[in-house]
Amino acid sequence: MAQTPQAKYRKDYLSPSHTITDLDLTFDLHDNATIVTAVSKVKQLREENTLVLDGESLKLVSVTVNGEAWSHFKELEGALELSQLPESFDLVIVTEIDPEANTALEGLYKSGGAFCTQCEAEGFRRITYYLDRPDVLAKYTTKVIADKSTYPFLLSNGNRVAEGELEGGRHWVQWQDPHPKPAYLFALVAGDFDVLRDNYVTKSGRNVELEIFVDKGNLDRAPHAMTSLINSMKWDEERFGLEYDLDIYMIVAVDFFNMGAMENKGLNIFNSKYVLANEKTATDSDYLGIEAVIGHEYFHNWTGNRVTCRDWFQLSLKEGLTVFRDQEFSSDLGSRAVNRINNVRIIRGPQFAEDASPMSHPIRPEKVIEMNNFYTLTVYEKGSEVIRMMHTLLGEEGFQAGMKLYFERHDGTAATCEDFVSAMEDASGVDLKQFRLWYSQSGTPTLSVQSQYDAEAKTYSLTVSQSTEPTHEQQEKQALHIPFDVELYTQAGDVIELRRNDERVHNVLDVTEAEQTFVFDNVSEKPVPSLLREFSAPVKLEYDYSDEELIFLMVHARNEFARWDAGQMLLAKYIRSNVAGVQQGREVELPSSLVDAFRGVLLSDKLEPAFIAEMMSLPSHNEVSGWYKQVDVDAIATVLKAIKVKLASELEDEFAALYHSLKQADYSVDHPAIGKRSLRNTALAFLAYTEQGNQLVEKQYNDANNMTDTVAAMAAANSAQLECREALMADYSNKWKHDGLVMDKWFALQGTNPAEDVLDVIKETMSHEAFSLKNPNRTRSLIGAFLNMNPVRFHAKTGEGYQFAGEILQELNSSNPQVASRLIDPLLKFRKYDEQRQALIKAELEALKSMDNLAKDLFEKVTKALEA
Ligand code: B3K
Ligand code: ZN
Repeated sequence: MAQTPQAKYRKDYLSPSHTITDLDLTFDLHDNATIVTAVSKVKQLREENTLVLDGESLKLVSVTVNGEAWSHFKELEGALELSQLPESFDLVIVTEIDPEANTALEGLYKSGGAFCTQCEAEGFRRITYYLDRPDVLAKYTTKVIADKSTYPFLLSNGNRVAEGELEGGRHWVQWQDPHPKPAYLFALVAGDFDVLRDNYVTKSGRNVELEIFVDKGNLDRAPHAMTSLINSMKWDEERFGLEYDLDIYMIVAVDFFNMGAMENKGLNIFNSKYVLANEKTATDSDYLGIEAVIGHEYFHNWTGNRVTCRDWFQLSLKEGLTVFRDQEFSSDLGSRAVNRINNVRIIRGPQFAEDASPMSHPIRPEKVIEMNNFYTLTVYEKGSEVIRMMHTLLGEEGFQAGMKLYFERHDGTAATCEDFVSAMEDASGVDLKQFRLWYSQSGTPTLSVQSQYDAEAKTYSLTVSQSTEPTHEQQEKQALHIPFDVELYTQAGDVIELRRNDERVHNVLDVTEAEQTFVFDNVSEKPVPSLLREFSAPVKLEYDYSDEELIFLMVHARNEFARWDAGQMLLAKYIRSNVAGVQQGREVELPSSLVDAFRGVLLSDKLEPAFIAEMMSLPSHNEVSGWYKQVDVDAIATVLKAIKVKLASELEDEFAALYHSLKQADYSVDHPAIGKRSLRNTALAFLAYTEQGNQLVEKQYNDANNMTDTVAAMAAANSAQLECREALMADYSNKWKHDGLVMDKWFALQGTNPAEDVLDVIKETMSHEAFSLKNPNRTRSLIGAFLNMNPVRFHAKTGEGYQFAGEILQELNSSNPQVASRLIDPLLKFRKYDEQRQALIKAELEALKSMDNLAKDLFEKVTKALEA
């Protein structure tokens, strides 16, 4: 490493010395030598005649100030320092860049045959020297020049204002974006595409042209994205009263992309995974993922673009809020319960794990070395839970009043998380003083609850204590304001009204102290409590439920989430006791009452199929690992598998009956149809462990008329290691080897293959014609799946899994540090494993640390993990 990377601190925020009000860009596009001319109108904000612009990997061609060639500048590491400047001036900077050599996929790069950009968080500085910070908002015009036959489409933000032809077969298009924006929202695309066109008329009558650009030949995979976009535009008007503000909205799908998608103003750039779908190539969860991500990026137009972030420490201001909005969108369009369950699984699994890792940080981080490392589950998903808690505390009406005030105050500006909370507080009158701690305190709080029933006084009390364990970067923890949603039931299943001193008490209790007791009057029998309903706060709940109470709640709780949660708690009890049993050499055992409770779920004619499927899904190995300080990888895997096998054999008839009755002749992608497929394929996943497994799976694969059923069959064959596995996998690869995106499902199954020789298989798979380590989707599918979803083989005691990870990371460190930095996460948690494994993982981290070209992305994580 040239220099030790330096951290930035939130507390050091300094407003910019200058601002740029207008930026006129010209791109003369060539694969290896693109010339960028940036004309800025610069204005001094403080008395300061030196201006430091950000810039990385740029070749500086010229600098002009007010029409004069300028010699008062210094090229520094990552910056250009201009001095002796007047108060306000026109600055022209010409740089040369090499998009083709850009494998980091940040800045301007080539994806397949097209040019595209990714500027968030700090990629614009790889295009030109600029004030690359979100609190500098300028009006952009962009002229793009390129060869006409190779790049017939030249796109940028805003409206197309002019175009023309040039000599030598080149042409140009000029774009103008009327909305001032920070550099991270800039985008440019040049390429040859098929375009799906539609339009949308906003509620105030603005006609918006909608265009989705996909690789040639993929037009039949674009309609679902278009439908999702139109649904998003409509939903945001109806639920949030927010309308689109330009005459055109474009989405471009590219194959090489570091994350899901990017909300550039008027020109979203998407990973093709979140655009392309038809029944032959995409599963139901792909369809739902597309709907959510299209919605998410669209919703950013207000929460992110119209009001942006003052600095990157405020990232959750736009991300937590926008995730909340996309979750609500999916819940309003589909099943609220199923959506909530899946969001909670992410929090309880990987987000809690992040809290417990060396990378723990509050949703508004205090210290950052590489900003790209903070696009995390904590900032996004826990950030969304924090917004959701405010929604719970304020109610929909109060929350919408808060949103309105937030836009009144901050539209067109760069704001902070504090601004958002203040708006919520001021609009609703709800005191959020203590609540603000959620922004600065990291880690997962635990709520321990004890109950007491006094038959004579007819009172029931809940004593709640909260505590948060110290995290890697923050030792001291304070009591948080936790909205704790509870309900009480009679033995007959009736709801007991919550009352205290002759008054109704709201279901959402305000837990604000380290320990607090809530007493309820008029409780005429010992109730069954339903606690932390809807997962009203991102905390771990401890309450000593009996099996009977949990089984009761699985049937009687009024809301579906609480029923699901009771089922999960019941499973958790027996997973824990069996892990302890297996460690002492005992067999895995399940009481018949548990089996019968799940039989009841399967036989219910009142529950939606999609919901039954969720009820029947066991917590993942990763989630269970999070329950322990020291993880016994093998014992957990043994128990989870044994429980699956036991439920499969005990409930075989019920699963088989459902499996056959849920078969649908025709394929459609609507919520009821998706729900039926989901339950049917859940049944298949269990039946795979019975005698009929191989034959059923093979038949489903051969009969499937849609990708959901195809992948479900392969996944079942893979987990249960069925005889048919190889044949199905070979057939699929044969059919789809030309299509990387479709092959990703296959790569992920190779990565999660539980077979003992999986590492050899993976190494061989890396030379599959559809695989390339240069493509982030391929890498995540094969390598990411192995590191994250194949715990037994990845953590093999030989250390070969770790060594393999180390080799891949060393390679990606040079070609694409962002992807490397995502991939490394499981290694950071080495302290959770036994000494032998710890030593092996540590050795890999040490080896990375000693690399002399270690990127700051990996540097930040590796040093944090090792110093703990
Ligand atoms: N805002 C982008 C994420 C950018 C990530 C930069 N490493 C996508 C999103 O959250 O919508
Ligand atoms: Zn986002």
